[in-house]
Amino acid sequence: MSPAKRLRARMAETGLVHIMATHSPLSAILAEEAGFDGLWASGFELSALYGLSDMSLISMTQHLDMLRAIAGCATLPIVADIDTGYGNAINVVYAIREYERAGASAVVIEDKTFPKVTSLAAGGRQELLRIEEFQGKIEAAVATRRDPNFLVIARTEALIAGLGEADALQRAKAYVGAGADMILIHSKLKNPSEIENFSRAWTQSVPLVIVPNAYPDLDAERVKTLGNIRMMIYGNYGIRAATTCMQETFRRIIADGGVQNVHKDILPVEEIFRLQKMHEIRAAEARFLR
Ligand code: SPV
Ligand code: MG
Repeated sequence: MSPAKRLRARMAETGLVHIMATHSPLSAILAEEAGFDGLWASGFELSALYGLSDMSLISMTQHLDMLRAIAGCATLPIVADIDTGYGNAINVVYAIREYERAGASAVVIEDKTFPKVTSLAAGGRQELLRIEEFQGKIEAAVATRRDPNFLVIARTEALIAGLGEADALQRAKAYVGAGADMILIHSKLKNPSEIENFSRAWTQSVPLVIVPNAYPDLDAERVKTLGNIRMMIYGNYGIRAATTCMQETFRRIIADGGVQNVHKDILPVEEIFRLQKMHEIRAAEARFLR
């Protein structure tokens, strides 16, 4: 069964899949071991990894290279965050070909103009495409995919742009009309009211995806009571968790004048060897090195 088919099957079986943001093969391995249903090849996380803002500065090639590396180390389905699709509908055709070939099981394309500004930034410039133009991009993605199980997820940034629920619903319905398999509805409010209201007002059969970054109180139990949401993406938790630990550890080493204290509080190197699958290398050495 292809990873894309597995993702659809898991969604049908459990009613709600949990997708963890990754920025590297190592973070993907950790997400897989922790028990997530899939991986989010996050634009925000990869941008942060390069020390850059999430504003269309990372190229498609950089994102694809990382996605390929992740796909080489993890078996979970990968949902690729392709931002605005790197241009117009023609760029989307090329992107879908490349992402499917690289090992993605789904893409999320958002209805902002290129270059985009990250959604959660206070006062960020949030310009949306005309609905018809974005429909063309969704149609291009659907027409290009080879595996019919590959998910094309349309993300509307109407709430992020401050347009309100009626506009968000109008856009989301138009994207369903263009063939989207799911709708990602995003909000930057610090509480889940916009998402809960949108979800209750959503009457289409196409299910919803959310990214509860700004409103972390909306947990899986609460999501299940809303009915329409089938996918939760934990959008920036990998890079924030890694940064929390590195920041604290690095500061302590400077303050302590050495690593004599921190070494007890971080993983032993043997755990990194395990994640690197050193045992496989040792076995290959024993077998092939003469
Ligand atoms: C990402 O993780 O890149 C996302 C989610 O798109 S957010 O940063 O909240 O827009
Ligand atoms: Mg993103």
